[in-house]
Amino acid sequence: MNNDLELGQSRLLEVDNRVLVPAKSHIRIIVTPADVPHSWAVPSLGVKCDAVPGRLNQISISVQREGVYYGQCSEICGTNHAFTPIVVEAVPSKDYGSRVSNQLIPQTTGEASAEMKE
Ligand SMILES: [Cu+2]
Repeated sequence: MNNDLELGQSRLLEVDNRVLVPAKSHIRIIVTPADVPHSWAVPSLGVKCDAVPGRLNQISISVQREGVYYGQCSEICGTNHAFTPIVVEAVPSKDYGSRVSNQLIPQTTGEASAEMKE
Protein backbone atom coordinates (compact mmCIF):
# COMPACT_ATOMS: atom_id res chain seq x y z
CA MET A 1 0.00 0.00 0.00
CA ASN A 2 1.00 3.63 -0.30
CA ASN A 3 1.86 3.81 3.42
CA ASP A 4 4.49 1.09 2.97
CA LEU A 5 6.47 3.11 0.41
CA GLU A 6 9.85 4.43 1.45
CA LEU A 7 11.40 7.56 -0.02
CA GLY A 8 12.47 6.95 -3.62
CA GLN A 9 10.34 3.85 -4.19
CA SER A 10 7.95 3.75 -7.13
CA ARG A 11 4.21 3.41 -6.49
CA LEU A 12 2.73 0.19 -7.95
CA LEU A 13 6.17 -1.09 -8.99
CA GLU A 14 7.70 -2.25 -5.70
CA VAL A 15 7.50 -5.83 -4.47
CA ASP A 16 8.03 -7.59 -1.15
CA ASN A 17 10.60 -10.00 -2.61
CA ARG A 18 12.83 -9.05 -5.52
CA VAL A 19 14.11 -11.67 -7.97
CA LEU A 20 17.85 -11.72 -7.34
CA VAL A 21 20.14 -12.71 -10.20
CA PRO A 22 23.91 -12.60 -10.55
CA ALA A 23 25.09 -9.99 -13.07
CA LYS A 24 27.17 -11.00 -16.08
CA SER A 25 25.91 -14.61 -15.99
CA HIS A 26 23.61 -16.56 -18.24
CA ILE A 27 20.40 -17.27 -16.33
CA ARG A 28 17.55 -19.64 -17.19
CA ILE A 29 14.21 -18.72 -15.63
CA ILE A 30 11.42 -21.26 -15.33
CA VAL A 31 8.00 -19.57 -15.32
CA THR A 32 4.71 -21.00 -14.06
CA PRO A 33 1.79 -19.44 -12.13
CA ALA A 34 0.19 -20.60 -8.91
CA ASP A 35 -3.30 -19.39 -9.81
CA VAL A 36 -4.33 -17.94 -13.20
CA PRO A 37 -2.47 -17.20 -16.46
CA HIS A 38 0.05 -14.37 -16.16
CA SER A 39 2.71 -12.92 -18.44
CA TRP A 40 6.08 -12.25 -16.82
CA ALA A 41 7.45 -9.16 -18.54
CA VAL A 42 10.52 -7.02 -17.84
CA PRO A 43 10.92 -4.73 -20.87
CA SER A 44 14.35 -3.38 -19.91
CA LEU A 45 15.70 -6.95 -19.95
CA GLY A 46 13.89 -7.69 -23.21
CA VAL A 47 11.85 -10.58 -21.81
CA LYS A 48 8.17 -11.48 -21.74
CA CYS A 49 6.99 -15.01 -21.00
CA ASP A 50 3.50 -16.42 -20.61
CA ALA A 51 2.89 -18.24 -17.34
CA VAL A 52 0.25 -20.90 -17.92
CA PRO A 53 -1.17 -23.05 -15.10
CA GLY A 54 0.11 -26.61 -15.35
CA ARG A 55 2.91 -25.70 -17.78
CA LEU A 56 6.56 -24.76 -17.36
CA ASN A 57 7.92 -22.15 -19.76
CA GLN A 58 11.51 -21.01 -19.80
CA ILE A 59 13.41 -17.92 -20.84
CA SER A 60 17.09 -17.08 -20.82
CA ILE A 61 18.59 -13.77 -19.80
CA SER A 62 22.07 -12.41 -19.39
CA VAL A 63 22.09 -9.21 -17.36
CA GLN A 64 25.25 -7.28 -18.22
CA ARG A 65 24.80 -4.43 -15.73
CA GLU A 66 24.16 -4.54 -12.02
CA GLY A 67 21.00 -2.72 -11.07
CA VAL A 68 17.25 -2.87 -10.56
CA TYR A 69 14.92 -3.74 -13.43
CA TYR A 70 11.17 -3.16 -13.19
CA GLY A 71 8.38 -4.97 -14.99
CA GLN A 72 4.72 -5.89 -14.64
CA CYS A 73 2.46 -8.75 -15.50
CA SER A 74 1.26 -8.02 -19.02
CA GLU A 75 -1.72 -10.36 -19.04
CA ILE A 76 -5.28 -9.39 -18.14
CA CYS A 77 -5.21 -11.97 -15.41
CA GLY A 78 -8.16 -11.05 -13.23
CA THR A 79 -9.62 -8.86 -10.54
CA ASN A 80 -7.03 -7.59 -8.06
CA HIS A 81 -4.25 -9.04 -10.21
CA ALA A 82 -3.85 -6.14 -12.64
CA PHE A 83 -0.37 -4.67 -12.98
CA THR A 84 1.27 -7.22 -10.70
CA PRO A 85 4.76 -5.74 -10.24
CA ILE A 86 8.02 -7.57 -10.96
CA VAL A 87 11.44 -6.42 -9.77
CA VAL A 88 14.65 -8.11 -10.87
CA GLU A 89 17.81 -7.05 -9.05
CA ALA A 90 21.14 -7.93 -10.65
CA VAL A 91 23.91 -8.09 -8.06
CA PRO A 92 27.64 -8.79 -8.44
CA SER A 93 28.35 -12.52 -8.70
CA LYS A 94 30.57 -12.41 -5.59
CA ASP A 95 27.67 -11.02 -3.50
CA TYR A 96 24.94 -13.25 -4.94
CA GLY A 97 25.25 -16.13 -2.45
CA SER A 98 25.14 -13.94 0.64
CA ARG A 99 22.26 -11.85 -0.73
CA VAL A 100 20.16 -14.97 -1.40
CA SER A 101 20.99 -16.33 2.08
CA ASN A 102 19.91 -13.05 3.67
CA GLN A 103 16.67 -13.07 1.69
CA LEU A 104 15.86 -16.66 2.67
CA ILE A 105 16.94 -16.33 6.30
CA PRO A 106 16.35 -12.73 7.41
CA GLN A 107 18.97 -11.55 9.89
CA THR A 108 17.58 -10.47 13.25
CA THR A 109 18.77 -7.22 14.73
CA GLY A 110 19.67 -6.52 18.34
CA GLU A 111 16.49 -4.45 18.70
CA ALA A 112 14.26 -7.32 17.66
CA SER A 113 15.97 -9.64 20.13
CA ALA A 114 15.48 -7.12 22.93
CA GLU A 115 11.79 -6.81 22.10
CA MET A 116 11.36 -10.56 22.21
CA LYS A 117 12.77 -10.77 25.73
CA GLU A 118 10.19 -8.34 27.15
CU1 LIG B 1 -0.82 -11.50 -13.99
